[in-house]
Amino acid sequence: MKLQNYINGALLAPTSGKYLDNFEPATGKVYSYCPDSDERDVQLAVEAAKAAFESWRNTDLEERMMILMRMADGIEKRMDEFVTAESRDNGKPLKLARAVDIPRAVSNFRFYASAIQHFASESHQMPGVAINYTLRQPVGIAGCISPWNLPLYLFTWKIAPALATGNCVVAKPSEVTPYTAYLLSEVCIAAGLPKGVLNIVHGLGSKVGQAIVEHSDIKVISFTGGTETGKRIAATAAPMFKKISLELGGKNPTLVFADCDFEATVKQVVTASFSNQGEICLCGSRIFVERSIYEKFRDAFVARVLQLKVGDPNEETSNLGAIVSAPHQQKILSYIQLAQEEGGKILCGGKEVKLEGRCNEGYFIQPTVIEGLDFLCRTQQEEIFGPVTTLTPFETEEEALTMANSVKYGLAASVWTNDLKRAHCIAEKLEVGIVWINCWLLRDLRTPFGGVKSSGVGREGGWEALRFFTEPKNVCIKQ
Ligand code: TXE
Repeated sequence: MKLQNYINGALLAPTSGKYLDNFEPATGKVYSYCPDSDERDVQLAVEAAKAAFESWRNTDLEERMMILMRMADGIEKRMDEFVTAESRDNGKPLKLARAVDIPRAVSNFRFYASAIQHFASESHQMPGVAINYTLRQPVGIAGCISPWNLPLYLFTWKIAPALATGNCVVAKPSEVTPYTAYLLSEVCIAAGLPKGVLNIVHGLGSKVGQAIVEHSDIKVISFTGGTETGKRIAATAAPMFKKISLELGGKNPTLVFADCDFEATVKQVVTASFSNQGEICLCGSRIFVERSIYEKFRDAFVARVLQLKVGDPNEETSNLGAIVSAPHQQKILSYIQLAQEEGGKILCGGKEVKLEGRCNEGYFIQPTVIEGLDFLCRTQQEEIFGPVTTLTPFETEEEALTMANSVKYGLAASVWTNDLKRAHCIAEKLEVGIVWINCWLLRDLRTPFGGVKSSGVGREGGWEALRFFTEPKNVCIKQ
């Protein structure tokens, strides 16, 4: 199967005529081909977006809402196909794609379709003198670049608010997981999205991504991916004065206090560590446990991790599927090796998994728990982005906070305690953009989403995204 770009309402082959191999991580085999597009395809997409912009920005809000709703319905109608494609492309368990990824993509469109009906701008009165009102106008052409870990989920999280606010979009999914973005282009056509409003250009980050970021007609960039890529994007976009939102990596702390609900905490911290093979920027990859319950927690945690089954993503019993790619699998294994060199003790996991049958050449890794590492060592400081987590005891709240805040990242944290006063205090002091107390990944789409420090700049979600994709203009009228 050769995937195609979606430009100016049509499905097109890349100008180069070349394709990239698209691997199924569970089998290690090529199963489709992703367009190897370049700046010429981006140029076509930008021209299509420019031509569509005046009409789309002036489209009645209700009409815009209806089109986005139809896109949501279109995904929902083909749920099984999307679920299968997402699991096959990324390696995640089918049941996870069915429970989380694809329903969330549907929700993203519905959420922003309805949000735009309620979005309002401010007015500021100067009593007896003047009234100011703020116009919120679409920025123009938005570039949306997304990663491979939650492919359609994150792709639509950017596209939906950009379109809802009247922008036209040039979007690039990860070349590692392009399939559901291709299916989305079919849905757009069926939903009657006017041509040129959304253009999807597949290909490498260094070619297509870079061309999007460099293009002078693309005024706003929303990116989710690695911190190094984010730096590069910022360096290109800043001198061009583009608006940018960067959702980058994380090395999220999980703080477990002795007064937590023990059983529920163990269970949820396992989920927070290993969901999606640990390939979620929000996963808790450093667990700090109050000394008085450290051994008890460690033993219960490891016992639970040992129950997790790594297996064929198609099997309902698999808790962890395949790692997204061979290079990423090697990267994770090299960190496990490093952890041992740094003095870490592997409590469980630590090895590649070799499955029988269909998946015998897939990229699998056991869920891995490591203890005995200094909180400043590389394993505890660098983003691994896989099924690997560390356990470290702490004595006091201050010590827990020092360790939690010691990394360059600042995306998310979770705190497990029944002391409400402490929870509030810690939430205030954690250097992150998102804090979950006694829960993890509980998402309300209205809330601001994003990180601080090397985890990025800007916020998405709710009004934040609608503000990001619009340019405020103040109009002052003298009375
Ligand atoms: O991401 P990249 P990679 C982290 C994780 C992982 C590391 C690298 O630690 O090991 O990042 O992963 C496009 N201009 N996260 O290499 O390269 C690319 O094509 C414009 C965390 O896969 O950042 C893809 O569409 N775009 C993360 C997207 O950027 C460029 C999720 C992300 O790819 C580009 C994924 C360029 N110069 C990885 N170079 C999270 N925060 O959720 C690449 N791209």
